[in-house]
Amino acid sequence: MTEPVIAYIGIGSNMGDRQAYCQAAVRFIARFPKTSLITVSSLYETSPLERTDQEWFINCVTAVRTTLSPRELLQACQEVEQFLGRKRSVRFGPRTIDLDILFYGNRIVQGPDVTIPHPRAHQRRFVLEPLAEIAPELEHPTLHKTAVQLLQGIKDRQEVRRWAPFPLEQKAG
Ligand code: PH2
Ligand code: MG
Ligand code: MG
Repeated sequence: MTEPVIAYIGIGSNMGDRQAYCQAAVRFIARFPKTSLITVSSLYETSPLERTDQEWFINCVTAVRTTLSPRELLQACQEVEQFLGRKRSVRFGPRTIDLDILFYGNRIVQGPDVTIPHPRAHQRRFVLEPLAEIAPELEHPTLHKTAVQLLQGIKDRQEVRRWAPFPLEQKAG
């Protein structure tokens, strides 16, 4: 038996019914094999980063307990993206849904198709705000700062507004 780890998955949408896409993604995550949903942050409305000429996003972060390997978890996330109509075109561009593994316990994973911790998580307010809501004391495995400390260190003024609590009936899965 592999020991379960707690992994954090960042979710974002800026096309169509953004909230519905995020809720659907969480419902899929709750049904991943060998995985249970621990919690979901509130939904946040966030101004676009990297490519600023696109719609605002809805973002949230989930915590799961899982015995899937990092690759298996990645694959499960990619299946959800495909199922929810994600088309991969422009890097950082508009998407119906994006699922990014942010952290996988305190493991450092560097593979051809996955890097954990997510290489930009610590620079992004749209990740750190929801993360600090559900796991304020979570320590970044290489930077050795907590979610709250990383958030305090961000200089840019990306707009991140708490938009709605995550709808509870969905949280139950
Ligand atoms: N995702 C990106 C690029 N920019 N901006 C916001 N606000 N939220 C995102 O999820 C996001 C982004 C690439 O994955
Ligand atoms: Mg992303
Ligand atoms: Mg992604």
